[in-house]
Amino acid sequence: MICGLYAITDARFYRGRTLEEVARAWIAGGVCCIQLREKDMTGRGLWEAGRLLRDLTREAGVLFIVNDRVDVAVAVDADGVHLGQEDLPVEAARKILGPDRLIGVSTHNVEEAVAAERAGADYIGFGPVKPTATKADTRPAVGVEGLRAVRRAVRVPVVAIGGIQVEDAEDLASAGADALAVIRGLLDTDDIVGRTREFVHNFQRGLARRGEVG
Ligand code: 3NM
Repeated sequence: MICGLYAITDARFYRGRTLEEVARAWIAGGVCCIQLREKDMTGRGLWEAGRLLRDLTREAGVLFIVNDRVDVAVAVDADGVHLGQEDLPVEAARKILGPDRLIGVSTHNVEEAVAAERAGADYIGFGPVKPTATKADTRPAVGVEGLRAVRRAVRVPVVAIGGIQVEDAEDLASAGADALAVIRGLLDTDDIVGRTREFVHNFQRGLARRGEVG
């Protein structure tokens, strides 16, 4: 299941490192999931990157999700797909993917989150929790309070996304995030393994706090 640190690829921020180096470092640092998200890649490029990530994640017992492209997800035997509000609806993707693969949906308010759950999403992305320049057309930030509201409104796992830094991980886990989806916070360092471990550590502290609060 989706839980913990959810790393998202973005080749714009690799600083000369290869996809394989980045993915191996994330896995060594303890991510639970890797999403292939490359908006400028061709179908062939996605398929090649997807096969590489599938091999690495399978060996490590890490989930592998493909962004947008249901066809690529099936072709590389990914664990699931992540859909935006303008992508195929969940019902259509489910017909192609079958009952077992995961379907995640990006949502930005309580209404979208509830609708995605009703449509059969296995988890929702929710954000941006903080402002981010990584994605051009993001909505206004929903903040920790927005996250709390959505956590109360749905039962499926909630994956917080958008501008998340290592210092935010504890508070977001404590506020109810089941996972944190991160791009730049997991790439803008020379020590990806160390940064990933720090994220996981802070996230787990937040989970423990959540347990205490009850
Ligand atoms: N989706 P970073 S924010 C891909 O709000 C994406 O749905 C968002 O990148 C949403 O961790 C975002 O570098 C970008 O801010 C996340």
